[in-house]
Order: sequence, then C-alpha cells, then structure tokens
Amino acid sequence: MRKKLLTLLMTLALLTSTLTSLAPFPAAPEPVRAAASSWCLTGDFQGWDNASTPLYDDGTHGDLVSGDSIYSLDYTITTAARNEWKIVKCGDWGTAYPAQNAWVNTDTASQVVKFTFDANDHSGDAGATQLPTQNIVNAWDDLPTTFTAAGDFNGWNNADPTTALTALGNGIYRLAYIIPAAGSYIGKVTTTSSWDAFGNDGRSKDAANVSFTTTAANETVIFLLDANTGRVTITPNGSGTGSWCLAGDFQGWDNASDPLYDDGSHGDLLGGDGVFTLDYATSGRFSNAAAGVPLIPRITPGSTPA
Ligand SMILES: [Ca+2]
Ligand SMILES: [Ca+2]
Repeated sequence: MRKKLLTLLMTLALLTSTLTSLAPFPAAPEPVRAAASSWCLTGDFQGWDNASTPLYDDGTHGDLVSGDSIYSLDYTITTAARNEWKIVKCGDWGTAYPAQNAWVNTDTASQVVKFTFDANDHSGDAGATQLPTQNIVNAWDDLPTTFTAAGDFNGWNNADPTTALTALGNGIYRLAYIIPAAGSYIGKVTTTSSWDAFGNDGRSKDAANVSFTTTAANETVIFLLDANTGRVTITPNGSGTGSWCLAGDFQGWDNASDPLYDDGSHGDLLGGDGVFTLDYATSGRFSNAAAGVPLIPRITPGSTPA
C-alpha cells in the first residue's frame, strides 16, 4: 500500500514538472518605445528639413505631460545664435506655424532648447484671452533682455522706453499703459529694437497684430507676456469682485485681514480675469536671512467664490 502511494506521488510530481515545462514562457515586458507624432520641428539650424525631427506627446524627449496635445522636443542647437524655425505637419509645408518664421536665441554652444507645439483649442478658456488660442509654438530659450509694447498707440516705436515691459520673474513680463484717447488699437509685444515679437499668432519674427479697444479716455491697458507658454494678452484692465483672503502661519492664521485683489493692483497681473492676487512681503524665518532679502510669494487662488 505504501509503495503504491509513493508511486502515485512520484507520478504526480513528474506530471506537474512536465506540465510546468510545457507551460508558455511568460513574455518579457515590451520596452516602452517613444512614439513620434506627426508634428515636426524645422529650422535653419537643421537645414529646414520638414520631416526628420518629430515632436513627441508621450512624456519622452522633453515632453512634460503625455497625451495632453502639447507636443515637445528637447533639441540641441549646435551653435549659439539667433535662429528661425517653424512647426509643420511632418513633410507638409502647407500646414506650418506660425505664418512668418518663429525665432529662438541661444547664448551657448550645444544648448538644449525645449520646442513645444500646443494643438489644443483654447478659444473657450475662462479668464483673460491669451493669444494665440490655437496652434501655439514656443521655445524655452535665452529670452531677449527686454520687451517693448509697440503699436499704433505709440507710433510703432519698438524702442519706446515708456512702453517697456517689466520682468516679474517666472517668465512673466507686464506693462500697465495709459492710452489717452478711447478707440480701437493694434499692437504686439516685441523684443526691444527688433520685430522678433509675440502677437496674435504667437512667437513670430513679424508677429500678427493684436486688436484691442478702450472705451474711455486715459484707460489703462495691460500688456502681459507669459514666456513659458509663448502667449500674450493685451486688454484694458478690469475689476473683479470677490472676497478671498490670504491666511498662513506667517500672519497668525488670520482669515480676514489680508484680502486678495483682482483689479490689477497689489501684484495682480490683470484686473477682472478671475485670478485674485496678493504680493505679500513675509519676514522673520520666512525671509532669506542669509541674503537679507525678503521673499515675496505671488499667491493666486484663481477662482471666484460662489
Ligand atoms: Ca505633451
Ligand atoms: Ca486678476
């Protein structure tokens, strides 16, 4: 009896071993391959080849977020220079942005520049209109030292010291400019003393004009450039209503004494866009004690209370 049982157990073990060896070998995981999109970068720095340098929307090659319809490529420009470029449907010069060439500046040899193309339709976005609303090209490069607003309101003077934008840090440039007479105007934000600009069609060497209208004498117009996205806003300043307050341990968690603003004051970039702001100077342990420079965070909740 014991012998039979032993024989049975050995048979089962042999059978199990045979079946195991016959089982399909688990497939090794496929390596993640970057998927090139059908949008291509082309420029004088690569011989204006419109089919060999694809952008990516899969989180590789410098693309920040996969699948968000913002196509990207970290590309090394060999020689430091001012260069011209476009984004095209790969192989198709008939689908190219912007109409005029875009511009890019590098200060060092073999500099890596992040080129992006935002194919999303932003025409229905809430808040202030940022231009372009679609087919937005941009590059994270060495920006010009200064930007100037130019248009029919200042005789198209692209070196006008009274229309120079102020660099606020974090890629944001701003000008609040009073226009004496009410009316319709056109203009753009351009590199000072140059027509390398940001306009209705974005970063372009002769950017399309942005139209705006003032309805009263001496109205303040805000010129706002976000170099992170390559988009510009030119619009009269407005005023939003809300009751948002800043509170934190740096002011004793007081929830009623430090209101935020949506009227273009107190660090607010543009009044009436539903983004509430307060430039707040902290002190004590929240300051940069080593350098003796207080930190001034810009705090923007970005919504309107119900
Ligand atoms: Ca993306
Ligand atoms: Ca605002």
